[in-house]
Amino acid sequence: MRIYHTYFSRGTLLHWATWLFSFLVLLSYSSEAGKAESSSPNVLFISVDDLNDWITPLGGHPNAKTPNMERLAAMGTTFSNAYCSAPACNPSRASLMTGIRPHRSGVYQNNSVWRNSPLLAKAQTLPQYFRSHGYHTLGSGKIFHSNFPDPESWSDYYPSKRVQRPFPPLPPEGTSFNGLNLNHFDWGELNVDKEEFSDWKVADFVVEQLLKPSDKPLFLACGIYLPHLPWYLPEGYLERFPVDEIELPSSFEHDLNDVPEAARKNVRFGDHEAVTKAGQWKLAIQGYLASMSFADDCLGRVLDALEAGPHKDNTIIVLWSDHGWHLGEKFTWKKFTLWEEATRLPLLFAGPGIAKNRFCQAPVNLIDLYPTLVDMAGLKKKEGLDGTSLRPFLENPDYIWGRPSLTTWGKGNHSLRTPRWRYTRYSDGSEELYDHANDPQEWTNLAGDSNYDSIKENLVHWFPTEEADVVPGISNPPPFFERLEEQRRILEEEGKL
Ligand SMILES: [Ca+2]
Ligand SMILES: [Ca+2]
Repeated sequence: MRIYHTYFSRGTLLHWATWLFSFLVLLSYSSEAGKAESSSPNVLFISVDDLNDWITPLGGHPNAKTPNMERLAAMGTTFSNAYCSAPACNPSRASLMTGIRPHRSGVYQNNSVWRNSPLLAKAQTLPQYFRSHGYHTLGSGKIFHSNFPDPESWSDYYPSKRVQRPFPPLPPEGTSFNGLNLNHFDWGELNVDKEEFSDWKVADFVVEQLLKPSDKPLFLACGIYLPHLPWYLPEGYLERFPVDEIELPSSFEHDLNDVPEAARKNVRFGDHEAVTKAGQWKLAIQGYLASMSFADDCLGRVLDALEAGPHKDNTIIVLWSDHGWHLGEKFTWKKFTLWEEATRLPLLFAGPGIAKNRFCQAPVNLIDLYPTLVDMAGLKKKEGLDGTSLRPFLENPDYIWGRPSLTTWGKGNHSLRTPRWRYTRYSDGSEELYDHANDPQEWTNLAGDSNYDSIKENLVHWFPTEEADVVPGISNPPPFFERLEEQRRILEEEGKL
């Protein structure tokens, strides 16, 4: 039959085959919608917990030794004025990982179960967003706050999606090195090989991933825990920082006379009194510097593996700390304040398209990380995020923007940082204003001086006007070592110990 013949002539067969092929290709493209392209860059997402601005690329502390931070700074762009959205692990990390600020989510403190926030219950975290775009999302170590990991964010996690950190070596139960009886505020060297420490094992896992090819682009997280307390270290680290050479931070006896009561409430006078009365201020600084040094060694191993492996030229690196850390400045220790020491942090980027060996002075915030990484990886823009992509700064570190960096500590307490000023307002209306051009230590509160009213007036509209209610938290979070025991139990239950 003629029609039969027409349909199956060689030419029309070829025509139909071509059509069918095109249809299948289109079909496969549409089913691949939202998947990564083979050229999509990997993301190496490195967090160093409680790392303040003492690292050498930021001018640091005179005794600090962080050669691998310098190496990373030379590879890319360092933000000299990067700040947290909240000066504590959980609110800082929950906002960074979801792109939603504390005053919108209601996650202001360490004890808030962040997935219980109405806004964050179904939020797609940064790794989840990458996962939904075809990335393999994996990692090891502390990325979310230890109490509230997020198993749905990851394709794979070491040692477990429920316990982010390999179990650490500890001194015998009930003992401490410093004798200060301050729970996990302790430091010292253990007679344990460095390979047994959790950060070393975290680096092992990350190194292994970086040395092998992957058929999908990677979102690879490396959550280094030190210099978070306790500062337990392998032998040899403390002696890198001889105590008699250590410089104390500068302090001013009457510094707190001009700060409002709301600011004074954040000060941990007890920690400072315990450390100084026992004559251990320099020893504590030695412990912190040595812990930074161990973290820096782990970073060096990760950078070595990246350079030696197949992902060298197609990986965006970001290194961030979740907030700063006081070591006796303003008579306090740890984080939990709206001053410079607790809010400023290292933020370094490197990789394809990122300016090398450059410093950017613009005031930026960890809230900007989510949109930045989405942008740099070439993924579709995610709507509803509070931050702004830092891409213009990564391409041109001299780029300028007019926005301040906002840090929130508890409902109603906010601090704005511009290149020159810090303006803080507490929920009771009390204020602080510091001029960093003349007072980098924030010793002189200018908020009550009418000569500076115009500075405040120009900034006041950046304070949030609507604030979410506090997300309920665990009312009595167990002490540090009890939480560790809970993690040990989970790891044993999963056969991971
Ligand atoms: Ca922290
Ligand atoms: Ca003062």
